[in-house]
Amino acid sequence: MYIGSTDTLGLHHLVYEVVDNSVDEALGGYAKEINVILRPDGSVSVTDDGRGIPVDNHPQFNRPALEIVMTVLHAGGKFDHESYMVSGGLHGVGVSVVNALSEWMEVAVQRNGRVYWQRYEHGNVASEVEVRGHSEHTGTTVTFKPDGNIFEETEYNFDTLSSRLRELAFLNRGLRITIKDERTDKENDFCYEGGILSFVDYLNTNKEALHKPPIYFSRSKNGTQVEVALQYNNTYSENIFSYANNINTREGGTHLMGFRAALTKTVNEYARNNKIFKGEVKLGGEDLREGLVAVVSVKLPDPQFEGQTKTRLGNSAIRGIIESMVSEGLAEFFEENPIVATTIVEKAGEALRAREAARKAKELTRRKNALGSGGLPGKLADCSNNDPSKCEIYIVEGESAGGSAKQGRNRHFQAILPLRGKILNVERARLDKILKNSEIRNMIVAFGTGIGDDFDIGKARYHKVVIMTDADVDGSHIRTLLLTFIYRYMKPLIDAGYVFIAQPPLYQVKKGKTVSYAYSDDQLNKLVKGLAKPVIQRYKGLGEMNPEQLWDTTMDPEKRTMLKVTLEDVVEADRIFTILMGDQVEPRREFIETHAKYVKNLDV
Ligand code: 0RA
Repeated sequence: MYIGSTDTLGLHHLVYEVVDNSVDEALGGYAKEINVILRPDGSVSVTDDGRGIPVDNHPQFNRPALEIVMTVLHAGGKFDHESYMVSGGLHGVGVSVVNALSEWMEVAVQRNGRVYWQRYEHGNVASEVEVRGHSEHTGTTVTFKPDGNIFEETEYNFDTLSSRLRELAFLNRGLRITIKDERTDKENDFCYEGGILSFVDYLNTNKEALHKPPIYFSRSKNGTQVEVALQYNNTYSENIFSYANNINTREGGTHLMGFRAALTKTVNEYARNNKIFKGEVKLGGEDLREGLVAVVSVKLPDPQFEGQTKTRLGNSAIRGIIESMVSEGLAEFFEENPIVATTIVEKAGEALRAREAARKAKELTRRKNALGSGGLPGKLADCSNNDPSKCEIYIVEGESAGGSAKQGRNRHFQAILPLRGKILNVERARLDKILKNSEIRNMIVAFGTGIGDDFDIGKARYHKVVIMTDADVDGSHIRTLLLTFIYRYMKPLIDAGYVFIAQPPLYQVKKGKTVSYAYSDDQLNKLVKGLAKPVIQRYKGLGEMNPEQLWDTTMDPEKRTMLKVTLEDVVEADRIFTILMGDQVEPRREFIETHAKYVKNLDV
């Protein structure tokens, strides 16, 4: 049985699993609204206005169908095969698994003019199905309380759930999904008549679109449906979100390959047929990605999910099907909207010229590197171990902290790369300019992975990339610049779980000869409690620590704590990086004003 995990991710997947059943009912055209309520006792209710789960006798089990759906593995789906059996987190294992992982679950079904009700505990029937009143409506309400003996974490995060529910509302045009948090009275109401077109609008908020509205089309053929919305903006990065049966296919797959091939082919055809370029110009796939925001959503029977996180669509026949449907949809759009088509061709042409320049810059990087010892940057103090899985690289702010780190480290497995000053903001620069920045070049060469399209995780020289910056404004700015770079150009490094943030202490507390460290204000208060006259030193920067202290507090694997950088919510991550690093000032000011009160440990 695949349940994902018993951490907070798994906990949230319980809700997604129950919601997915209701979404299925909506996909069939039977439900219009789904309501999620977080209760103060830790339980969650999911209600839909679909047909209601059947309650009549299930001949095979001689029990009410409702009871079978709720307690028997894989019985949750529709009894026919018309629907898509879509599912998120738990991969369609059904509501019975959520039931088994719940301290208790209750279901109320409105159907046949009545309200039916049943209760379960730890997945087992706790009461017979009973009639509890009358109703003129139909629908299903499932309420469950996750089992605290199974889940390490039992507290739901409103924003995490909201984010996924918003995504589901975008992906299922016209479906209303609401969430209410009775613990805090926060609520959200998501309903998008524009579907994924509204999604692209949302993704491009705070960016400057090159054409309005987004391009949108949908096609369906032999039970496979594709919906595409796309819009170019004036940034240099690409953002394609692909979905198969409402699941975010983070690792891509055949539908994405089909989409990319169709985009490149169709734009080239349009440019050629309309003689937009002088002479023979062939736009490459990467030229069409610059500034592209797209949502590609396919719905297909029997999706095969592959890859490390089971988020790559594997169905091989889909590639060609999607390619031909997207080509057709795009070509038709271009014929009807020549101004938009020309804008896109010209943007891609510009990218092609920049790519040529970048290629030259890259070659320069290669040649220059060949001069150093082993091709590695001179500033890098490498480690001696050759096994990447054992090796770490610390990216350290400033030469002086870099010096301390070089002396304090364990040189067998810890490499140090000091950064001089600020690195380039990659959000506002094109690849050719990015590659001219020596701090960035040093990182690329040291990591060994290459960048962007050439990125190869298999070539990573370290399986831990640790960002170590001061706990002040400059430090957090540099950290954000580094994370923006890694997020935009080396995302697989994050997906692999290779990126960390070092946690240097904020205070040193001395009492006589005993020295201890505090990593938060909370810890400091606990530490000094009961001490007569402690001497407290506030660390302003890493440079204030000597090599030994830096090792003891921040670098020693036996004692240090590090934060692992994870990407739970790609949509939100993109939004925040755009706000923090993009070219629009107003949203950044708003963001900082709203969030400033949450910023601790920042020494302004
Ligand atoms: C089996 C058959 C039918 C509907 C459902 C299941 C159903 C399941 C869930 C789970 C959450 N909400 C739901 N709504 C419906 C079809 C029943 C019919 O033919 O009327």
